[in-house]
Amino acid sequence: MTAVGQAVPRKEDARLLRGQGSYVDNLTANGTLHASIVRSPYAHAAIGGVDVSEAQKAPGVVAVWTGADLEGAWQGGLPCFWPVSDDIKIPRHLPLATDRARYAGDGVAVVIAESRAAAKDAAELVHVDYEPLTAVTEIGAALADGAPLVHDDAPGNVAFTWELVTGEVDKVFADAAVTVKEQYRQQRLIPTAMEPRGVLCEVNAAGDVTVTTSTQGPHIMRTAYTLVLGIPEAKIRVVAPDVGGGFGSKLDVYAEDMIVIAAARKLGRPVKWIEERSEANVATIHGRDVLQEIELAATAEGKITGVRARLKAAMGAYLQAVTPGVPLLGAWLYAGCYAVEAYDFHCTGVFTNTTPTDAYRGAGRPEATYAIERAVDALARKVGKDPVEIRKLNFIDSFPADIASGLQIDSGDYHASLDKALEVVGYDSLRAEQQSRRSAGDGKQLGIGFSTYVEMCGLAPSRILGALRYGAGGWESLSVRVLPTGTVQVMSGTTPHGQGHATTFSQIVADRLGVDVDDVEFLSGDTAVVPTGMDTYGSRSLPVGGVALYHASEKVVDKARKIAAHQLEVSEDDLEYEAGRFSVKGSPDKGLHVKETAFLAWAAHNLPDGMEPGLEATYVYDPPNFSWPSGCHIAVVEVDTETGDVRLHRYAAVDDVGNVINPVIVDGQVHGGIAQGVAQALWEEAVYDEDGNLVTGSLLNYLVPSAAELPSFELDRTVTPSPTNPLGVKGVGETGTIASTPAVVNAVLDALEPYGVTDIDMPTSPERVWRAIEEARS
Ligand code: MCN
Repeated sequence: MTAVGQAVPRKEDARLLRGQGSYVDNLTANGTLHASIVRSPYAHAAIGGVDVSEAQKAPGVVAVWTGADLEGAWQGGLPCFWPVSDDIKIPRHLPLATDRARYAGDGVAVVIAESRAAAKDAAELVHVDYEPLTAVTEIGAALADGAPLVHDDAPGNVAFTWELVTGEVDKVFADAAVTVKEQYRQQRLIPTAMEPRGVLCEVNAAGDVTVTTSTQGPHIMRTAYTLVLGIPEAKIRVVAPDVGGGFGSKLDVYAEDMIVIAAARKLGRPVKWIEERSEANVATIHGRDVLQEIELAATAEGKITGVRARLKAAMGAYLQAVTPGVPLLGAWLYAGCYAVEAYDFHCTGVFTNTTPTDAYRGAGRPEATYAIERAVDALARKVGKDPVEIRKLNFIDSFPADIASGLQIDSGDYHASLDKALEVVGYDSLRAEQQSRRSAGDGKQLGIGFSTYVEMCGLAPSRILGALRYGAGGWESLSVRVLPTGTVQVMSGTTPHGQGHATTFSQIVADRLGVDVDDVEFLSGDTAVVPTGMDTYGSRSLPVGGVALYHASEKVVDKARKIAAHQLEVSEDDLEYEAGRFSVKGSPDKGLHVKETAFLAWAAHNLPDGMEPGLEATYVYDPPNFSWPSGCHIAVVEVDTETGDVRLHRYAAVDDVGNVINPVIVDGQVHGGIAQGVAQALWEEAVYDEDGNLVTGSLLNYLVPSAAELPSFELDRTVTPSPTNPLGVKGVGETGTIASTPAVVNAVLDALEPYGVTDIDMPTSPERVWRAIEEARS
């Protein structure tokens, strides 16, 4: 039996569930000092003097530094790796602000002390002379004439503009029998990983720097540390120990890492910083915060011919690692899984006095999916069709598909996943129940909402990333080493932070080499152990890293075959290979297992002439295309028309992620993804007041759901293997988040249809729903 495709229990869990995980805060070196950051309470303020004298005298304090004190420690500001256009303004972003604070939470000074409590107490004794300035926190206010500037050298608060136009857009719209034009607001979200960020830096006598940090990207961090701090890359070791979630937010390059490294180097002692939850809400990147306008051109029967999308995307106060690129990750998807002739996408990046935004689960693709899936429902209402009918009329149905926005979708069967999802929920009987509740004037109305999505992940072909001006490649490097006694080490350039790579990657290699899953040791997250990699984001670990692993394993098998042929004194062509064993054709008893060839390769007593000893291989894989998972999600909500309360009643998801390595892990990814997307639809919103204070600064008022708020999800799958990789796999890490938000909001609007409500902002709080009903009634 092959390991791939089996629900192998997660190898990680025995340790993690017993509390034997090792997160940054569990790790303390001898003599560790602790850092606390002094943060601006103002969203926008000129920084006058900073008086550190009182803090310096506080018990346990070792050092207090302002931004000016540390200016010499930085060679450059925090990097933005994605300068998307010629006109982009990338403001200098120092780890500690020196002249102006540009968002509430911007760091202005750091206290280093013998204990965390001492550092925190002393941070309150740093007196900063702020001169408050008017803040702009909303996109509209930032773009208004005469708006205060977040950065003096970014007129109009515009960071960049970017567009993608194909086909005869104006003609298609002029010829259209029907058009719909909708405006949506993607509220700002706070990623809220279970483990907040943390960093520990140790420097040895030779000046070698070891940084243990809660990151998704140890390799990216190593490069970033060099760029910002000027330490040669070879003298930096980055360790990502167990990482308690990230959802994109831990891909970023943060000020605190730089401050902690600079402090450890200056003081010659280990320095550690652990983020508090309320601190995370202002200091770790936010997601979304986009105003969207989408227009569809269609025939009278509802066949979509053209799409226009206009985005105004908040960058926040600075451009973080990939902030400007986030809207681009959705730029190809505003026609969703529908065949259109003409396509026009335009985006403006806007600075605001808020926490910087950046990639948050789905990054650009949830926004695109939301816009097209809601707009398709609006079109269905206009042409008098059912949401199922309109989708079926417009689906792309031949693959590979060259889409209007210019890329090629590898494979899919959108009708199949929609049909299966209808079956899973029992669509006809749901509609019947809805009708009877409507007729009875039931106080709890039923709503059924659809989202048929396709997304592009598996970032990404390096060639395309280059054309988009992304600052790095999209390849991945994986190595396989068979030890003399036959156990296998996998050295992975991607690092898990909850995705179960140790299990799924072991499954892949176990099948290729004919060993047990438990005979595979998975190594990642330490640049001293795995020096090369591009890290984990964009649901790339399997479709890029896993495929690299497949190829590396094949290289190992090829070498093992040569050794086996030599030992067995036959030609390679005379060998058969199955389940890790080479046997001589016609003499099945005569053979050698890969494990045995590993010993022979290690001993090297009798290898073919010229062969290198050892049995290991590395493969660096650059994918030829993105990975295009798709599917159909159906949300069923109950809306209390008296109170506006929305309950998610049922939720069905049929996803096509190509071949599946581990169905339980895939289901887990889908579960988590759906929970996050539903949370955007129903509960979560980062709210700033007019002065730029984050009023949802804690988990008391930023409403992250627990399992209790969610029904049991009804999951199923269709499988169209990707033809672009030998495993036939597509990514799954973000699908649930991408698909679920519009399904839920479409369901809420479906419930409110008898009241004439056709639009509502997210989150669809009881107040918003109640107001929408009242306004429609009046
Ligand atoms: N998998 C599989 N078969 C498939 C597809 C995937 O068995 N056809 C398995 C993979 O082998 C891997 C897991 O599912 O073990 C996810 O794989 P993949 O889709 O390649 O995604 P990544 O591993 O690259 O993870 C990144 C993705 C992203 S971008 C975000 S955001 C996210 C997510 O994963 N953040 C997460 N899932 C998360 N899960 C947890 N627990 N915590 C986060 O922060």
